[in-house]
Amino acid sequence: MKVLLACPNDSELAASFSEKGGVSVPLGLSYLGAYVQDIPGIELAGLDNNALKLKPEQYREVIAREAPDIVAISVMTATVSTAWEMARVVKGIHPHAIVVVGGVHCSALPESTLAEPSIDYGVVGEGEEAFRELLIALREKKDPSGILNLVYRRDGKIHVNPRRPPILEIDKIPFPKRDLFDPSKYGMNVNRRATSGKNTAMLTSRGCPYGCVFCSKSIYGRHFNQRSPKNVIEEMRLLEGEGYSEVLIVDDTFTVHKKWILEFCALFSELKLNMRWNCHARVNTLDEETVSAMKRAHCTGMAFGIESGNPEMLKKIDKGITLDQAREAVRLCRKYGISTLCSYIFGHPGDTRQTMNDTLRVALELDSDYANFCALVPMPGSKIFEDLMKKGLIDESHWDRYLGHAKLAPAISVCELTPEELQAAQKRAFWRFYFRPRYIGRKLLCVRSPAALFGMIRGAYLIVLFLLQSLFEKRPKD
Ligand code: B12
Ligand code: SF4
Repeated sequence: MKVLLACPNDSELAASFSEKGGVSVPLGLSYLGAYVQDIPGIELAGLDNNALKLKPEQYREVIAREAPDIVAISVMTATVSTAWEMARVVKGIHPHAIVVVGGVHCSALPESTLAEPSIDYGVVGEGEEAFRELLIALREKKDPSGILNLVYRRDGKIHVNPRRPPILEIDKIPFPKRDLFDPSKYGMNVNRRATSGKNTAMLTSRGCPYGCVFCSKSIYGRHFNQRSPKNVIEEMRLLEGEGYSEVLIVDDTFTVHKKWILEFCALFSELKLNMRWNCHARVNTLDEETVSAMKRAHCTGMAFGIESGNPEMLKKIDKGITLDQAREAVRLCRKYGISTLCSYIFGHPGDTRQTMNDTLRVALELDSDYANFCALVPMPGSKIFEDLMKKGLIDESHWDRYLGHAKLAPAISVCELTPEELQAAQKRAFWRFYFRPRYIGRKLLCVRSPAALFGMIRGAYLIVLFLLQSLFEKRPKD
């Protein structure tokens, strides 16, 4: 039984952005592949169209050649249209092939996912066990309808089965099968905080215990589970042996437990791994002991969600951080030479021009190495989305616009500004942040090696390109 694990391409707009930022290996599909590869009679193949960027008429040929019995597609909200397109292409060539989808979007909106006729099954939540059971049932021609986490159609009705608890012993999950995908196609660059060298993505935990209202939490809710430091280091050593020199830890929040980080960093330093890494962190979880240990263990960058510069707004969105914690975290990173990327959101429910000015002011004050300004997008799986859905304010035909990039006004605004005004505020923030003489001067002073210079030129090129595009579209007013 041939199983094709497939990632749809980003929507055109996201692609124009991610092509420049680099593409990362689809970890979800790589984990699924690793979990099912030992099922007797299963043959696996991978098709990451996000990396290959083939047009439907081109990947049609790949699918025709592979002749899969089952096509497993991973979908997030921004890739709904390309994922459904891929499912239709599969059915057009091989009408008997079974199409299964999973991922954040399917987990948030299982019924509307299965409303797409070319999809046979959906899997909600963590996928490994349900996918394995489904493949075994299909191979043995048994009825899969009792499988927990499964979404299926029966007599014209869509059924969403109850969820199973998340896998607790996550050290037992095999390392992702990255070799399903061509490694030469991947690599993140500077605006994804990678520095140089062969890099890949990695996951050291699953879920996040915090409850920010804008965050999509359809897979784990607030459940949080970590691999052991030893198990993580083992994977890093393996990657090092494969020639990787840098890892992007894509965990929702890497720095949840101080004890865990200290243990991980101690082990990393003891084994003298020749590997750099960066991560998503929270400003309320850091102190000097932690940051200095991370630096000793070759951490090169941290990304923080600051989200708003207004203290009341931070409370309203349940961010659970203070601006003083943000100041301290950025200060510590600067002290230890760890680069910082701070992200901000314009358009929280109740955001006003005043609160958004606070956000820009704080971004300039924190003066992180990089900053990202998004417009709020009510992502399926988030608390904000649920509230809007209950009020009947979500239009499901606009998923392509669920991105939050400054190149496109968001589909909907939940604050006093219109979507176009939010987009203008975003652009203004990028201008104000990146075109400061102080910022440019500091970046130039940091150049100490050819690799750093290359990274900087590449980063500057991306930023300038983005800003010039914005300029020619419409120069935002202050
Ligand atoms: C790394 C990452 C990225 C990377 C690369 C994504 C990639 N190639 O996989 C980059 C930086 C490119 C990216 C971009 C974006 N991202 Co992103 N990203 C993530 C992040 C941090 C980790 C993804 C990951 O690898 N997870 C680990 C794997 C193991 O989990 P998984 O993919 O969910 O897979 C499991 C299950 O879902 C399931 N499963 C998944 N697929 C399938 C398929 C089948 C058939 C089955 C059975 C099961 C199954 O089984 C897997 C194993 O348990 C997640 C947050 C998160 N924790 O997931 C956000 C997240 C996925 N991103 C998000 C968003 C919003 C975006 C952007 C829109 C951001 C922006 N404004 O640009 C863009 C969209 C780009 C696009 N595709 O058009 C949201 C998505 C919300 C939603 N409803 O879709 C998330 C959930 C963050 C959040 N909490 O809000 N992202
Ligand atoms: S935004 Fe970050 S900290 Fe907040 S719930 Fe999502 S992953 Fe956790």
